[in-house]
Amino acid sequence: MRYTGPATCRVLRVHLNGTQPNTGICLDDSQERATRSVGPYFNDNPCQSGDLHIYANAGLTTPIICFYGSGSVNMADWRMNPFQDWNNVASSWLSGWWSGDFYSYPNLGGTKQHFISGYADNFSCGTNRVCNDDLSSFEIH
Ligand SMILES: [Ca+2]
Ligand SMILES: [Ca+2]
Repeated sequence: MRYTGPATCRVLRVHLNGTQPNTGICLDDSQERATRSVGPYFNDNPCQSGDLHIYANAGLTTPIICFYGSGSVNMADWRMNPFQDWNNVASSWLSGWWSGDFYSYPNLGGTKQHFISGYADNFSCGTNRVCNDDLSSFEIH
């Protein structure tokens, strides 16, 4: 489901609804979460701390799109502004509570990189790793 909210959204939160369409809201006007002392789930943005966070820049820096629930996503279905969707722009990630697989092609194709909960990293090329600015889809399961 394509996001049809504000034209620019630096922090977008998406609920994966299994086999139903995914739904997103823009959190740009939300307050930072007060709970900032949860170890690896620490973050500095209005997403829930346990969400899967995908960042457009390395080192866990904004813009951010975050996800919760279970199901799959094509990054091109979500956009941060009228000119830029999320396909092939992800540079870092934080898994929060979630685990699943990142993919370099849409529809869960191409190179597959497994991720587990409680980790964060930059995307970079390698065996079973999705390159920087190449994430096109993923699945939480
Ligand atoms: Ca990037
Ligand atoms: Ca790609």
